[in-house]
Amino acid sequence: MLRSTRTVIHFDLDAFYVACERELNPELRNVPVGVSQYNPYGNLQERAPTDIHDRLVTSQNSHEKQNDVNGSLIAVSYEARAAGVKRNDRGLEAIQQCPSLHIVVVPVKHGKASLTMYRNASKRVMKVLSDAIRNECSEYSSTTKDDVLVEVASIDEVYVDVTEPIKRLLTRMKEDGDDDSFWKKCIQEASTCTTIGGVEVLSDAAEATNALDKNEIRKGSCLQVLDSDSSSVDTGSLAWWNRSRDEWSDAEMSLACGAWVAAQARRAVASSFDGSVFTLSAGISCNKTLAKLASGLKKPNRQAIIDPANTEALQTLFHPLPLSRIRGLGGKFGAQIAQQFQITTVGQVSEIPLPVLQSTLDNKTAQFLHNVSRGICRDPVTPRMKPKSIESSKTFRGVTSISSNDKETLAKWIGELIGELTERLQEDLQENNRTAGALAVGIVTSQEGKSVSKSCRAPRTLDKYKNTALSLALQLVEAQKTRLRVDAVTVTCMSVSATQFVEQASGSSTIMAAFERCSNEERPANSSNARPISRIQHRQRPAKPSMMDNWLSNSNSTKASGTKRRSNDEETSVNKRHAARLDSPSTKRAVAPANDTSGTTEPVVLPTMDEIDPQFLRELPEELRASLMRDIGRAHPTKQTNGIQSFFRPKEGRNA
Ligand code: DCP
Ligand code: CA
Repeated sequence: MLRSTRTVIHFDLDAFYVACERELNPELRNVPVGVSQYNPYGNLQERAPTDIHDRLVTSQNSHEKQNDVNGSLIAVSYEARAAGVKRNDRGLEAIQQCPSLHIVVVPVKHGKASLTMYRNASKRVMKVLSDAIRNECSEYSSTTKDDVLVEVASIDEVYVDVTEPIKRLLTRMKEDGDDDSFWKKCIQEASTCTTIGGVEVLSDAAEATNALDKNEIRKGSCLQVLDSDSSSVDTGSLAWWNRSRDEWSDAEMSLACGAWVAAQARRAVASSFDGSVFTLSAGISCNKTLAKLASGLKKPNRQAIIDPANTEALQTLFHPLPLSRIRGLGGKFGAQIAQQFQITTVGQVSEIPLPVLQSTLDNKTAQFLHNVSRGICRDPVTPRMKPKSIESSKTFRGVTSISSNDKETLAKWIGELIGELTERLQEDLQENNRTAGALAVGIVTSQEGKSVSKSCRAPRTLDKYKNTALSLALQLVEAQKTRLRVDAVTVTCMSVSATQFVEQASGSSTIMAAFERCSNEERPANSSNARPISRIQHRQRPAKPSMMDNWLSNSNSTKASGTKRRSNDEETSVNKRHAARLDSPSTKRAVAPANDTSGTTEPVVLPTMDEIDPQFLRELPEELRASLMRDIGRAHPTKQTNGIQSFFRPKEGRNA
């Protein structure tokens, strides 16, 4: 077993959306709560986060609210899990399981779930957490803030590498010689709340939870809940903690100090928010894979160490796990590997000799699998706090699905999605001083059942996003009709996403001015002196991602050691997935959007008139059609000679 000297902590917030709702509405504290996706057949009116009474649908008895209550649950409090309520349950069946359940519907804007309040809460918690760790580390080990590496990996999880401060802490303790007061304090504080994975003395029942697929745990394992209620750690873990000082290796001391840092940080978060609504679970180990596995061991509000040097414990914990519980193997990649080698567990991967893996997979992928099955992961904690892509998507299920012939509805929803996307891009610009380099549109149709997408360079100004997205959607629909040889397809999901962000060199005030000017369709384009964004942003061409690159861009989103099954309504899940794609200042490599099945980012945004189905244009709302055609005219000035004028003429005139 290759030993690493790193100390990595993975934090995962407990029942995160529930915690956000509890912060807003104290009535929800200490009672069973489920956060529900809004029901597309229910009330689609805008609901602001602060409309807490309107969003608490279980307290409303009127008949018309029944549909509201029956949305699917995307977050479930641990009290409700103990009563048997699970993620993805429909509200009405959940109430049958737990009659005292309080169901809160997510905020709604643009005809879809609005996750802004959850994203904002996430930012606040992450700030408290990272500040607390940095302060602890600088106080006890005289390190700077940059010595603590913080990688926000999704809306509610973060990796922290504290290798450097802990190295200094150990040096300091050695220098202190006989004065072991700091070490004692560290052990005392960490031992009361930190389980040692694999050495735990567990009941048979509790042991069974380790083999559960992460989905099962997410659905709510009563064992998990009961276990976490116990006030002290198990006897096996206590024996590990209660050794005399000369029995400790440096690596074990580093893990113990990591656990102490994690405990302080969790305490800081709990005490910083009213009602201690935000609690976290933490995992401490030598790399991201094992730290993530550890944080899922003792949820909620507890922490665990996985000691990589304890090969036996590692194998006991690691080998029986389904492949899907390993970071990076939760999605399609893991399923593909499982099918290819006819295996289901991590232990089975470890039995495949490296040359066999290499003979069927590319070397990078083979090496990754070989290592990960042994608990080895070299993926660094890469400091990053900003999302790598921003996406808005919506599912159209059942009667809400849209025929490709219904151009007006397609255009309406592209408009709503772009409305949300551009709002978020403006906020992002203000916060992070960057603009998107690429815009992608994805659709799923009932005929093909899988997502296809197309991307292009992001338009120069936000007011152009809608037409560009519509044009991309049109191209996707037309391509699919041709491919399937049908007259129409039925759209069941649409997404728009902005990626390949480029930091702006100049001050944000100038850029904001440009954004504001360009996004305000009412104002004439020359009403501001601001420079257009196009002149100040650098375009990047994407590199074609390899299998491993694809894995890396998706791996952060795989929830603590496992697969994340989509909730019935995609948009919140999709957003969570995309919240996980984070931008790294040190890895400026541009990649195609992960959902871009075409794998291309075209420099030309709009099709020529010849490429557009005239019927499509005719059916567009007039205002949109005129605006789209103006853009096409500008994009292809030489190609419009015979086509464009005729489209402005009424149908009869053209035929005459
Ligand atoms: N989420 C979602 N759809 C999913 C998964 C998650 O909308 N399919 C949202 C709701 C969750 C939040 O993301 O509150 C965080 O997801 P987690 O998987 O971490 O689940 P929780 O934080 O709710 O619970 P746990 O305590 O098990 O981490
Ligand atoms: Ca969580």
